[in-house]
Amino acid sequence: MSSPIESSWFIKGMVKATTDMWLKGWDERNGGNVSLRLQTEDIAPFRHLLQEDRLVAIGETISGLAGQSFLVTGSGRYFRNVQLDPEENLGLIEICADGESAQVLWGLRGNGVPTSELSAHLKSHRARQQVTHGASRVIMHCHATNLIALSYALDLSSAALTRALWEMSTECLVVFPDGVGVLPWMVPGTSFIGEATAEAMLKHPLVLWPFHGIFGSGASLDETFGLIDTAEKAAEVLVKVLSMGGKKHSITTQQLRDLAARFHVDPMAEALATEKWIS
Ligand code: 2HA
Ligand code: ZN
Repeated sequence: MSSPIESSWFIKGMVKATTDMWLKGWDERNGGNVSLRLQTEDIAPFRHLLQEDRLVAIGETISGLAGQSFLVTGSGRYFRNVQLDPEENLGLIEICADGESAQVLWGLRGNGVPTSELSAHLKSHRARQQVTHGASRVIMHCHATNLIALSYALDLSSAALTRALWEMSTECLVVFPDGVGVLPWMVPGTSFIGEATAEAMLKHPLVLWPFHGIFGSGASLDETFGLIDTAEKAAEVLVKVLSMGGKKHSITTQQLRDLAARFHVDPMAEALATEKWIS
């Protein structure tokens, strides 16, 4: 029998996000992971259903998040199964005072542990909370097909990738004026890639892991899904344009400036200055 906590907005929201991501083709097998920061008032109505089940090691010491609670996807679990059994595939954890372990309060049934990318998630949460003055609540990682494909064809610089995506759909500059950070290829699931991701997140709400996938952040599951969806849609357009032989014309720098003025955003200067983003 399912727990009444499954009727909460946060479990329902996570089920919808992971199901939509699976249906988008972004999360094959156990690909992808999501974490949502919960506030005391989110959890309060369900306190009686939670218990200090067991401790899980974070694998390193992450300061500054003690006492924060996160709903996370489980390591090795499949997004396509979240809707069938949220309690097995998701977990509600609280970061312990020492920053080295987390208390499992609900879910991850069957001795499950949080996502293998917990380091990148927690450090990115810390970075985005800092730059958004506490508004940011979601970190989302997936294997968005066209963004991965582009990482083989474009220069791996944040300015080039951002500019390319801005030109592929008029809404992009407005949706992600701070652009997309780009890391070098790194081994996933390590504290090193976690550190590098979080550092890029100090400047950008989106971070590309070349030949692997994308990380997005936002104030809600909807906003973060929408951010990745917008970037991935532009990437799909670019894949089609390149497949048709390349662009003949595009949105100009002046037009990007006009967009920024109309929608009151301050676009990433290096991307605005980069007119040649493909060799
Ligand atoms: O396991 O996507 O990066 C899920 C992943 C790892
Ligand atoms: Zn991945």
